[in-house]
Amino acid sequence: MKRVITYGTFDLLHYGHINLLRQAKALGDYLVVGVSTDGCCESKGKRCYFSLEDRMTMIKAIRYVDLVIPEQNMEQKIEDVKKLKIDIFTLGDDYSEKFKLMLEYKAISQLCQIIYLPRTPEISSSKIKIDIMKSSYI
Ligand code: C2G
Repeated sequence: MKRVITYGTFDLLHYGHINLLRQAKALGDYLVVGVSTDGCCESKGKRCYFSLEDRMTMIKAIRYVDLVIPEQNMEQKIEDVKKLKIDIFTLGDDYSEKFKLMLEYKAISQLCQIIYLPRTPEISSSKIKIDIMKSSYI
């Protein structure tokens, strides 16, 4: 059984996230998703609209996802990959250069395969926030 892991904030869940999770699951048989805690989001310069609990509940409800864990900090990935016996570590291709600069990259690349998946280009949580703010959807 091939075990895959991915991470994200997944705030204001949208079809770009779903596309990513569908592709991640298709890489193997069992998909683990790490959802960033508020502290972890802060370290990435992000502030969430939905609580960690609500974001984890939404991710759990997606049929491609087998296990949801909290991502407490950016460094826990190495331990997760070892503990959960991960074969494939994946992120959207916006991380293809950024991830190589992260401290955990080397250890992870020695433990499992790293695959970057194509990001859905036209949608993002920031775009949703800006579009709603500028318009009369309310
Ligand atoms: N994503 C995507 N298409 C979009 C938006 C996001 O494919 N239009 C992908 C991102 O590339 C990422 C995942 O969905 O792999 C989650 O995106 P974010 O919630 O923005 O995650 P981020 O805060 O970048 O956290 O340690 C890694 C980080 O926790 C990733």
